[in-house]
Amino acid sequence: MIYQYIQSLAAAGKKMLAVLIDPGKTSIQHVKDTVLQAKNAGVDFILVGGSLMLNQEMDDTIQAIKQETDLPVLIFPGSTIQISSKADAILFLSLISGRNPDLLIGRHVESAMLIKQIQLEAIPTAYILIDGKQFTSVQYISQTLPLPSDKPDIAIATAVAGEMLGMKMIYMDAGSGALEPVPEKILTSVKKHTAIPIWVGGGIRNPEQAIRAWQSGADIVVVGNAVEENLQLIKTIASSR
Ligand code: 1GP
Repeated sequence: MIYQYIQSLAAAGKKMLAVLIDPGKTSIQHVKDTVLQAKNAGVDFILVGGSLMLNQEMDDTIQAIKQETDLPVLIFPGSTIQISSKADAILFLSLISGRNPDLLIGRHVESAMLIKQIQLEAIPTAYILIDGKQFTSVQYISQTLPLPSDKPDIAIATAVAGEMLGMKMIYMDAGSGALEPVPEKILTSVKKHTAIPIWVGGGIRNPEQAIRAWQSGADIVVVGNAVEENLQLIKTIASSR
């Protein structure tokens, strides 16, 4: 089970790194090159997903990834068509920073039976958008407002509510290409009040930002855009741990 694996590494204090691949933005060859770099650098997880992406792209991409590595592949879904039996697990996201009922329960009802049928491990995840000083695709697509980046109390209350609702992980996201990643103060505050693994992503572009995120309490740092532009960065960030 992927969740138990994540939980045990988080409990051991491992600084985990995940590379996010958005198949809508890249070629299969580039996916393979990315995965090879990730594997050699000791990355822990490959995430696959994006705001605009087709089902076939998801299947083809995961298949290509699996040809190169046995690293766990997790779906980070941008929509209900981003589901594939080829993945190892899916982050079953509830967008709890927003008030769009469709992203709190609607899409879950639509996709639950398919996920069950293909026996894909679904990990209930409290998905919290934090203002990254940039209007991001996820804000537009979800039609929700992110949490203010200077209000840790709201982030704490939101994360604690997610944990109380039974969610098993927290994903704090400044959004792909954010100008500012999730601030340290938000991460330290949420870490202090919750006990489940914390993912953080959005706008992390260098080892210093990744180190700050790990030191502030993130268990898993996610990097997408920056490594898409520069594959060498995977190794630089991974070896900074
Ligand atoms: C976006 O957290 C991810 O949802 C990753 O963001 O592409 O900016 O690294 P970046």
